[in-house]
Amino acid sequence: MAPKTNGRGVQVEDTKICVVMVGLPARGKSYIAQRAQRYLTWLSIPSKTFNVGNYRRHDAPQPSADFFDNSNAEGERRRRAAAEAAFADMLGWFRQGGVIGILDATNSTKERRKWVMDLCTREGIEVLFVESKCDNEELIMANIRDVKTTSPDYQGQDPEAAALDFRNRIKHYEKVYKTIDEDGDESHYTYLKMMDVGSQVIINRIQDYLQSRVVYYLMNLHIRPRSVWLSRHGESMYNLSGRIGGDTDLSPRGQQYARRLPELVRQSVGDDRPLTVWTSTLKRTIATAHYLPANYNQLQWKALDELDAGVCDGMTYQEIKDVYPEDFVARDEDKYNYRYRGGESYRDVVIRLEPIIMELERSEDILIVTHQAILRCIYAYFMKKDQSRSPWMNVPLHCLIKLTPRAYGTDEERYQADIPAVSTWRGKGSTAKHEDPIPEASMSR
Ligand code: ADP
Ligand code: FDP
Ligand code: F6P
Repeated sequence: MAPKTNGRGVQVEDTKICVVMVGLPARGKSYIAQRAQRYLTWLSIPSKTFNVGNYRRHDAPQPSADFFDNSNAEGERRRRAAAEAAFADMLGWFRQGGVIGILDATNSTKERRKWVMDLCTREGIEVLFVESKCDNEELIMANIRDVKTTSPDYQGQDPEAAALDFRNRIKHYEKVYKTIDEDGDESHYTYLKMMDVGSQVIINRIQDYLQSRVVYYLMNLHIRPRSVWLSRHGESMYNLSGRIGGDTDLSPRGQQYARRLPELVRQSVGDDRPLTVWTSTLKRTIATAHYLPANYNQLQWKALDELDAGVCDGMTYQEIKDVYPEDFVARDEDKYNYRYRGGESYRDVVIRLEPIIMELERSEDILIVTHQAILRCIYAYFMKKDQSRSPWMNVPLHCLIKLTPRAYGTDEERYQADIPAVSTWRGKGSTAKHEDPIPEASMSR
């Protein structure tokens, strides 16, 4: 059956899904939750994470491990209250149009899962359990040191003592933890169970398109350290004349950038390991990648071609304003949603970039040489940029951007080639061929 869509390629109508995280502490549940939320938000699917730990912290800010012992009646009562408060807020949010709510807690007992299941069913909300199961002691201790000892739970405490206390906290959870369907009586639930960071996966009773998209995305995640490098093509002949789109050659300065790129990349990578390079199918990105070492695998993606300006392809902004004055104004009013006649909008581009994002998540080190609008969209994904602002971002020519995903965010470094190029950034209302970008903070929405 074809999925119901909102006309923008994204299924939302009527569907409400509660993604219920499951697993012992320090199994990457919050990490997975925030990745899912970032992906869904990028696709404009209203999604929000409700972290029960944050609710519990209001009432018990720095509990010791014993608080989590299930024979500690007071601890049990407060933990239940925190889960109820998170759930109540999530329900309120669903009623205001939320589509995918993520309940981020251990949900490690059958009783807790049944409680969530019953409440959601009563409200007509689908439930997708997502469990992370991991017995790799070394990885768990690394996770504890990476993210738990710096949590507000242990603020001001010695990191070694914090790690030990957290290990004890996990032991209390282990006493009551049941992996999903361990006893064979949860086989009617919809779930994704990921073992040892996805090296083994069980998928059970996935019901619809949106669920399957979330599941497929989560299956592609990995935690091996890696970076993604982004560069626009070198300055093109159309960039010089202020024309958009087209398939022109690099300008002499653009060619200089292509020759400089291998050195810039080597400097940023820090060693001689080869990268995989993705370009668009247009001449200017392929020429920019031309001098990269022969042991770099190169792949051309049609999905990385510049935003299609339709009937405006090859025009200057002044020509667009003269020939299509209403379109010119409409684009500035809502740049993310405006679709060129016979062409694309930024929203369309995001939809066509989804396979690129999936492939990026599966991959290790990748260098992407692409175009202004495309780079804005990919950057927005990694840096959680508001979609209404991302089309106005300044992404200069002749600059290499290195993004390194971390546990809860992405680090960014920029490497300038010091080869002059025109600016192709354009402010609202402007028809200038080249203008100096203004800082984003001072831009009106
Ligand atoms: P939890 O929410 O389960 O207590 P966190 O999400 O706070 O755990 O843990 C974050 C750490 O888990 C990160 O260092 C991340 O690299 C790691 N991680 C991410 N996914 C997984 C996974 N599937 N299994 C184990 N560890 C993971
Ligand atoms: P978190 O690491 O996200 O802070 O450590 C487990 C924990 O989550 C506690 O903070 C929190 O109180 C608890 O999980 C919430 O889950 P339960 O209600 O399942 O205990
Ligand atoms: O000007 C360079 C360019 O890549 C054009 O080909 C493209 O139409 C434009 O940038 C996209 O930027 P904007 O969305 O700001 O017009």
